Amino acid sequence: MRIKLSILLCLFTINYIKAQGNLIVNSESRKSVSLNGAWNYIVDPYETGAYDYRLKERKENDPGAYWNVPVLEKKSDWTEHGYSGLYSMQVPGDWNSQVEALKFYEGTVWYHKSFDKPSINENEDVYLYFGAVNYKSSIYLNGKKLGSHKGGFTPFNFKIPAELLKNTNNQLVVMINNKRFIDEIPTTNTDWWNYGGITRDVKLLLLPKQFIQQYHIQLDEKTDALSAKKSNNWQVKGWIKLNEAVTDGKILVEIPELKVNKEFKVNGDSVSVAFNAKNLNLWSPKNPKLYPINLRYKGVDLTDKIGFRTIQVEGEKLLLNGKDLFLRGICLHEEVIPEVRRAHSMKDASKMLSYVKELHSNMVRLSHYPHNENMVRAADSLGILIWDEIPVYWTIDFGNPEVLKKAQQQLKEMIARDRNRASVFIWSVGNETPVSENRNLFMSTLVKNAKSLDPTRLVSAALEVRYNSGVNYVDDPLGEFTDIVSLNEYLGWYGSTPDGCRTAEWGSKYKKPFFISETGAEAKFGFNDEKESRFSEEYQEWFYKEQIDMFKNKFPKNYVGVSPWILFDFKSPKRNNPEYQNGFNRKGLIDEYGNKKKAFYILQEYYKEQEKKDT
Ligand code: GCB
Repeated sequence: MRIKLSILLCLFTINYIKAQGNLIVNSESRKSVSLNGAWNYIVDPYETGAYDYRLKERKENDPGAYWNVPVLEKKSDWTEHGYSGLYSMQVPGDWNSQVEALKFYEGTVWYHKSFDKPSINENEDVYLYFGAVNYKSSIYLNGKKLGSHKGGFTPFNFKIPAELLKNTNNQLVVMINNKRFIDEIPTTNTDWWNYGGITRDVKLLLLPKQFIQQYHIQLDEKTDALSAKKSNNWQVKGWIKLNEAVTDGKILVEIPELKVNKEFKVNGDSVSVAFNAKNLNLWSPKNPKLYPINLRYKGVDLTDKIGFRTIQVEGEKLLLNGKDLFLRGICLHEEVIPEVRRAHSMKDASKMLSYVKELHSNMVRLSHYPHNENMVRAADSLGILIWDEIPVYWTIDFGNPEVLKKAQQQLKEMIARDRNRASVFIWSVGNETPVSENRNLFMSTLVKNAKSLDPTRLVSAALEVRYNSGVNYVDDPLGEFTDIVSLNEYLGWYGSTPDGCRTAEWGSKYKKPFFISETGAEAKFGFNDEKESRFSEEYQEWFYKEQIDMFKNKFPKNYVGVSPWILFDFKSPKRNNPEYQNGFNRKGLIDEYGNKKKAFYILQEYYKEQEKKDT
C-alpha cells in the first residue's frame, strides 16, 4: 500500500514538474555577459534578407541572406546589405521610440552585434538569453540558425553549440518581425502601441554542463496561515529541476535566516523538496520580507530572494496569510514616462512603482501582457501585489488549436519566470474575451493549465458582464473556472454619464470574491471645465467620485477591490480625437509628462481610507 502511494505521488510530482519548458530562470543570478548596448540594424520591409528575387527562401550560405555578415576582400567584391554603426540603436529598447523613421513601423528589422567568446571553464556551455523580443524572432550565429521564438513579452534561450562559437568576432543576427496577425497572441486589434524590437536584456549565460534550470519554492498552498502561526510550524514545498537527468545528484537548499540547510537527492532531472520552517516572517504589502535563499548543485550556487505568503479564496473571501485582503489596485502598461517608450530597466520599474506607492496602492495589474522581470522583482521588495497576465486580449481566433498552443506557451513562459515571486498572487489568462463555445473551451483550458503549472496561486481573467433588465450581471461561463470574479466596467464613460452609477445594480452568478479589474474615464491634463464636459479633468474627477460612492454603497459584500484603468496616459493607435487624445488613451491619472490629474487625488483619498482599515 505504502509503495503504491509513493509511486502515485511520484507520478503526480513528475507531471507537475515536467511541464516547464526549457527556460533558464533567474538569469540575473547566473554567471553572464551582457550583450546590451548598441546593435546595428537593417530595416527590411520586403524581407529581402530572407527571400531572393524569386521569393524563394534563401539558403543558409547565400551571401545575400542578412544573417550572413558580408566581408569584402577585393575591390570587385560587392554586397547589397551590411551592418554599420551608421544604423545602430540601443538594446534593450523598442525601435519606434529610438528611430524617428520607425515611429509607426510594423515589419521586419534585422539586428546585429558582434562579440568575443567569453572566458569559460572546460565544463561550461554558453547560452543565449533574451528577456523579450516583439514579436517573432529568428536567431543566427555566424550564419547558422540557433532557433526562433514567437511571443513579445516572455523570455527564451538557446544553447550555443560549442563548435559554433569562435574566439573573437562572433556575428549574432536577429531577424525580428512585429507584424500583427489574426492567428497570433495578441491578435491584430489591441488598445496599446505595438512596440517592436529587442525590448529587454540580452545576455550570454555561462553555465556548467549540468545546472539548476528552474525551481519553485513556496509555502504549501494548503497552509492555514493562522494555525501555522500559532503552532509556529510552516511547511515549505516545491521542486527543483536540472537541465538534464542525472543519477545520485545532490542539491543543497539553504535559507540561512530560517536555519534551513537541507540536501535533496536527485535521480532524473528533477526533485520534489519539502521542509519545515519556524519563526517565519510572512511576506505582505506591509511587510515585504524576502529571504535570501541559495540552491547549490555541484558547487555552483544559484541565489534568489523569496518571500513566503499564502493567497487563498474561501467562499467569497480573498485571504492573504489567512486574513481578508482588499486590493487597492491600479493598472499599468509597460510604457514609461516622460520618454514614452517600452520600459525595461530596474530604474524604469522603480520610477513607475513610486507613483503606485504615492497612490497608496497595494496592487498592480500588469496589463495586458507580462512586463519585464525587473517589475515583478521590484514589486517583491516594495510590497506590491501583482496581477500577471498573458495577452489573450479581445477577439482572438478561439477556434484554432494552433492559437491555443501559442497562448499556452506564453502562459508557461510567464509562470516559469515569475513563479518564485511572492508579489505575484494571480495569473490572468486574458482580458474581455467574448463569450462563445470556442472561447469558453479555450479560456477554461488556459485556467486549468495555469492551475496545474502552479497550484499555489489564484487564476482569473477579466470576464464579460451583461447589462440586463437594469442589473449588471456576471454569468460569463468562464466564471465557473476562475478563482475570483473579475470584470471591467466603465459605467459613466462608455454608455452613460457618471451619475448612472447611482442607480446601477450589480450581481453575479458566482459566489466568489468580486473584483473590478478596470474602470476609468478620459481626461486631458490641464483641460478644466464644468464636470459634464467630456475629457475635462473635472469629468474624470466626477467619474471617480461616483464610482467610489457606488463601490461603498451599492456593491455586493464580496467586493474585494479595484484596479482602475490606468495610472499613466499611454500611446494607442486607436485614440485619435485631435483635441484631447492625439494618439494617447487619456484614462491615465497622470499624463505622459508626469502631471497628476484631479482624479488621482480622489482615488488616493479612497485608498488612504481603505489602508487605515487594514489590520
Ligand atoms: C478596456 C480594455 C483596455 C482599454 C480600455 C479602454 O476594457 O481592457 O485595454 O484600453 O478598456 O480605455 O477602453
